[in-house]
Amino acid sequence: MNKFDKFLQLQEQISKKITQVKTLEQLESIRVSILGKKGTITSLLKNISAQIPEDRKVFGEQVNQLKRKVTEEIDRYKSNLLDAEIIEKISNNKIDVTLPLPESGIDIGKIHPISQVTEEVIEIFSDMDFYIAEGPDIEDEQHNFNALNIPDSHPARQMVDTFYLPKVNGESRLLRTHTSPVQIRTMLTKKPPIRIIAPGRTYRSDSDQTHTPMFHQVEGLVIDTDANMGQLKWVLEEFCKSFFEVSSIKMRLRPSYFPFTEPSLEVDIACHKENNQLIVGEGEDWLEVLGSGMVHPQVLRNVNLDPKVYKGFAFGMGIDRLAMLKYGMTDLRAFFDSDLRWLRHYGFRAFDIPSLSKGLSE
Ligand code: 2NL
Repeated sequence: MNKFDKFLQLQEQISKKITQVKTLEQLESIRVSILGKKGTITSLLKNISAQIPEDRKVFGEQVNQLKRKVTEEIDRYKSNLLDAEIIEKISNNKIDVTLPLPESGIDIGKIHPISQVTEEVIEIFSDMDFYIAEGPDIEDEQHNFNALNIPDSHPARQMVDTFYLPKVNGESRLLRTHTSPVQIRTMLTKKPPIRIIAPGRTYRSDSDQTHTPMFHQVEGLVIDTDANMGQLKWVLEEFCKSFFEVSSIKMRLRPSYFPFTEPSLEVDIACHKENNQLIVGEGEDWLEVLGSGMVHPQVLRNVNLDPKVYKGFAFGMGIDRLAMLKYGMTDLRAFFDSDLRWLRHYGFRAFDIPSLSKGLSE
């Protein structure tokens, strides 16, 4: 055996050790045992001077070559191990986006019944080609009362009902008591035909089991040259059937009075109780669900529409009351208590979006 063959042998031994390594830590400890201060190759380098003079040059070259090869091999192996580690991390972290969310995740947050019912109402009227209109919560007397033919002397204007705010530049400010000012603003800015609904927050100084100072309404308005009571009746009937998810419904139109409609009518739907549960659509009892009528000619004049050319019908209902009727809640005040137990019980799952084809309240 050539006296330098031992370098070849050593290199083979080291290579074998390296290929058996499984982790970066193991590789590092092998590197230290070979190339560290007291490592095999480091000791060989220190040994050069101990060689007989004619061997020193070749010995030195051989050790350095060995060192270079071993260093290269360790580096290569290290980068392989790093790659493998990353691949392993990625494969353990795989997310299958097609899987349903875990129960715990999807049920942490719930949709409030008012949001759900608002979405349901919007879905139904969108399907009938109504558009959503919005307006400010803080209104003035002109849009909230005067334009709607509600005179100064009207009881609805009394301080006890309306939340008045401090005047700004001498002008009145109040929290809107209904969403009608949104329709007034729409009629002032858009040309007929108009077909809108205005859902939103409304405010009245009132509080008991079925009244809260802040509540929700949705009003609808249609203005066209031939808008009539027949269309109004059809729209309301279709709405009630869709909302209460029944194929037929017994309705009663009762004469009523609102300052902004003439004639005015209130709509009741038939109902009865079965095992203490309210069944809507048939029965001997009546439920009041909404108010409506033909837009008063004075209201049309107030927004610069000629009552000889244009007719309109309008309707309004309480979203909170609709929610209570449909989902069987008895106390409106609980809607706004932010009690998580109540929300978990009555809330809706975030992905159960109301849709007419799949059912509104899945
Ligand atoms: C109810 C009754 C109603 C209207 C609202 C309306 C709006 C304009 C003109 C005419 Cl701009 N009418 N809105 C009409 C009839 C009834 O609401 O019971 N709401 C909870």
